[in-house]
Amino acid sequence: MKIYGSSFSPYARKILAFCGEAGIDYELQAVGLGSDDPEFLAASPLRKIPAMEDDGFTLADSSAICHYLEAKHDVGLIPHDPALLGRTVWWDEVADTEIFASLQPLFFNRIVAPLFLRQEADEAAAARAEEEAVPTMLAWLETQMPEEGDWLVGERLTLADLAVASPLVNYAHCGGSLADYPRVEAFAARMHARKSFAGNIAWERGALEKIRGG
Ligand SMILES: N[C@@H](CCC(=O)N[C@@H](CS)C(=O)NCC(=O)O)C(=O)O
Repeated sequence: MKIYGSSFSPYARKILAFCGEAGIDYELQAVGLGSDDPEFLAASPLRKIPAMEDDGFTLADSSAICHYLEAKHDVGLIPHDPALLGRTVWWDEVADTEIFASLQPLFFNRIVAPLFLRQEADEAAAARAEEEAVPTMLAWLETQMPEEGDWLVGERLTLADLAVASPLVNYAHCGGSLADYPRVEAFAARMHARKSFAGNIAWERGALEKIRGG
């Protein structure tokens, strides 16, 4: 199976973590924003990262891909129980919309624009997010976090945990602190230490160091 994208994308990172936890082999085809790689475009009609090709079947959207992989491999990362399933889908949606949106001006303007796209960043937008949207989102997330060691949904790791942990990596890449949100901090530390995240995070840190140093 091929995954088109970059692990810097929270959406792609979520799929890579899902595959890592499920033991599903994948080949990451490096694709950046605005790519016109024909294979990627065939798999992603809206040109968004990530997309997938599996035995000739193509699919875009991180949530669609995770549901496809769960249905194909029955890996137990998306529960069957109606209430647990509903809650898992809800968390995935919250991560993809609310959490992503609050962090995006920060990540885009502090990392993507200046370092990857070599274009002028909107520092005012980054600062605004850092002062308003991000603390508001993190304060809310703090109220929703499980007890130390518990999962967001049910009694085991699910897509919910992977989806929420993924954008928090980008916050860490921006130097963001979680010290005021101890439950979120503990959750992020626990999730990001898992093998399914740790390898990609280490690679991303190395890549950022290289770009910043070069
Ligand atoms: N709902 C999609 C969102 C994908 C998405 O917005 N990806 C960003 C990169 S992190 C992208 O490709 N943006 C380019 C664009 O919107 O044109 C998913 O879950 O995969």
